[in-house]
Amino acid sequence: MKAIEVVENLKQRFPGEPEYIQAVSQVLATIEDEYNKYPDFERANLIERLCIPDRIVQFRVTWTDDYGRVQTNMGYRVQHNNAIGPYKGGLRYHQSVNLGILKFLAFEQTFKNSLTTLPMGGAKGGSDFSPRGKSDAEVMRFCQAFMNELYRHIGPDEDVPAGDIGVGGREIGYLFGHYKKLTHQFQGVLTGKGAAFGGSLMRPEATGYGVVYFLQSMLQTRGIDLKGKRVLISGSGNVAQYAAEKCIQMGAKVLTLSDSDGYIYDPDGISAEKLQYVMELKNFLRGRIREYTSRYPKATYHAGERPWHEEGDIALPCATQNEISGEEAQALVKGGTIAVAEGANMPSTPEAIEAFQQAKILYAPGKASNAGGVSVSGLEMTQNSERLSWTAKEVDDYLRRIMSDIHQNCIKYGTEHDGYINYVKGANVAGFMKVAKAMMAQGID
Ligand code: NDP
Ligand code: 2IT
Repeated sequence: MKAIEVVENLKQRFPGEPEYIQAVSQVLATIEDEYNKYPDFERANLIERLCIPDRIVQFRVTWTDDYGRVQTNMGYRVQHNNAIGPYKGGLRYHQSVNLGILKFLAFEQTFKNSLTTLPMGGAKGGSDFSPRGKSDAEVMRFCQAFMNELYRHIGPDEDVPAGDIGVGGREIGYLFGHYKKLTHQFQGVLTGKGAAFGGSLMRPEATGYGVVYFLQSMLQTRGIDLKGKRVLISGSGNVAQYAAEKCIQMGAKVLTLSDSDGYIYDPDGISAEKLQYVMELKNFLRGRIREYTSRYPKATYHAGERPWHEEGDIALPCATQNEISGEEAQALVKGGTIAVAEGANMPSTPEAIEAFQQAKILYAPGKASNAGGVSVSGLEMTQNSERLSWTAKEVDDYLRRIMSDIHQNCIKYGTEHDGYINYVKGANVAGFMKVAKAMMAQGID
């Protein structure tokens, strides 16, 4: 296989899906050498079969807003690959959602889920519906309308959705309630549920905490301690909040948080108490991050900007895809950043990754460092199957073990001749091999 030829072919067949092409190019370029060791893979046209989703469901979602107006949105589910387990992955509600973005996310999810060591295939779904500025009642009606279509395609052994941008505990609750109403079944069909109805303890924390556990393993390879380090975080949603919480617990100084309108910089660091305020502001009042500066006037707000020109030892991008440009990555490196661990999916542009790797700083791609969220989703599925709930400590211990195993796998497949750990290659090769072998064993189908 020549990675470049496969990518060219996909570009022709799927024009207008740049994020999907970006994700595929990235993976194929790093697995090429490994793949070429197995002539059987080529005969089975494994690469194309692994890049193109098994199935895509698209539907119209019709709902009524608080003013009685009938609204429509698009709904999607991309079931990418179920070679190693039922389809699994989040739902995103954001005005930017389109099929190309969900295809990139489902593709990435397949490799990430393979890395977790748990039996989960890859999927992603969502809608161009924006929950921003909508009432609870509107969000509920939207979720119910979305589930009216989605319920035919999901199930505990078929496809298990969860949250992502714009879909958190509130939305999962409404989606689960309506699934139950439609099917008369109480099943482990969504993860991220409330703890009272089958949700796993630690699922809200899992992605952010997992990022920091992974970061700690990376730092350990260079004998560096997280304590006292200055951390730049983007986003202020689920992943950013719990990444910040764990950094604070570990004695690091979190300097920034952001949303799509701008970022805040707190020179004193965001303390546990200040973070509690952010959680209240974002999760219940559904406010904007700029309001932080009214409460804590020493902090500054930078409208329309991202935090990557600030000086920090560590950067944790936790907002969205392509949120670090090549120029911003250069600025981070120049500013003394020693490690970047991605909480978001594909937040670094190809130019940014190049800059980090050229500078030989520690850099982990999301499919490795943010895999803690879907891992605990997998553990939620296990608990639902057992009809048991584990303690927070049991789940957290398991999460730490998984993140450490993923890190080990990255070292195994990603260590280069000079000892530099190429986490991108490590994660892609490790994730790919398991899915590839499962597909080969299951025949051409
Ligand atoms: P949330 O909806 O809770 O928070 C998203 C945050 O990112 C908000 O602060 C939001 O700001 C900001 N954001 C969203 N879109 C943009 C944009 N286009 N430009 C700038 N900022 C933006 O989502 P999550 O925290 O769950 O997800 C964040 C990232 O982490 C995503 O990439 C997601 O795919 C990834 N991820 C999530 C996991 C999970 O378990 N939730 C697991 C693994 C990865 P605003 O309020 O202005 O929209
Ligand atoms: O990108 C991701 O891994 C998620 N949004 C979590 C998926 C899940 O099934 O928990």
